[in-house]
Amino acid sequence: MITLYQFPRLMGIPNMSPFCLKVETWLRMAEIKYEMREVADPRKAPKGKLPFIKDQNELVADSSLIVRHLAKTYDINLDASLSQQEKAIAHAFGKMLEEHLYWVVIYNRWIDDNWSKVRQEFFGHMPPLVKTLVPNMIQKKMQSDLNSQGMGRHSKEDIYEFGLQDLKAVADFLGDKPYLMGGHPTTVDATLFALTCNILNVPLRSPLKDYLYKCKNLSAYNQRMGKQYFPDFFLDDDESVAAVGEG
Ligand SMILES: N[C@@H](CCC(=O)N[C@@H](CS)C(=O)NCC(=O)O)C(=O)O
Repeated sequence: MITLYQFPRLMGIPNMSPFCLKVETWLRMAEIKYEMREVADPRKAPKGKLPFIKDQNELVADSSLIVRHLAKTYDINLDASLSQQEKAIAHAFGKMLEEHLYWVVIYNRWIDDNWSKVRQEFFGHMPPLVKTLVPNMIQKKMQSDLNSQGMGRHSKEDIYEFGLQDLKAVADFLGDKPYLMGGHPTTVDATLFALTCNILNVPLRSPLKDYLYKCKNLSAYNQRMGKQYFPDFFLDDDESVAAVGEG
């Protein structure tokens, strides 16, 4: 049995970490059975980040390396129908989402207006002294990560503009296809859904969310993926938190 180590479930979605949600989505797409262990402190992970998995006695960290390991070990190829050129496009979109849009989401949560809500949700349950120290420490680390990556050096307007450009590129390419690369879900859909769900279905405000609400093909895509792979979160009832994602 594979064990997926990831952040605890929070704010009504399967995972607030796009990388954790990517792996859990992929596991469900590949129909691989797994058990989940919640880890609150990523410093305990092999590479200091989540997710990681344990397969037999092997630890594998990093979402892309996990997917590569699982695909190879269990002989699963979700991208068999793609041409070389389509694989290249899917790869480029995946990296844009993980290495660029992701940082806009991080800025939105840890630096911009949502910080007090995130602080309460993530750390509200901690003992009083820890609760006053830890959130500020982690926020400082996030600010430093954002600066090292580069995104954190831009103005708020430019950061959101960068994120909106990414979403528009995905929406334009998706067009009226059910999945990013066509009629069938492929690996890149695990990444795309992880990001759209983390923007649309959390009770946090952002210009990215406003855009997705208006962007009918991408919001329908998010619902389609959610209902297909996380029916436990995406209820048929449109009043469900996951379906509405207030905020
Ligand atoms: N390249 C890694 C990125 C993983 C990652 O950035 N995880 C974040 C959560 S979304 C994390 O654990 N951050 C903790 C930290 O940086 O201290 C992957 O694909 O798994």
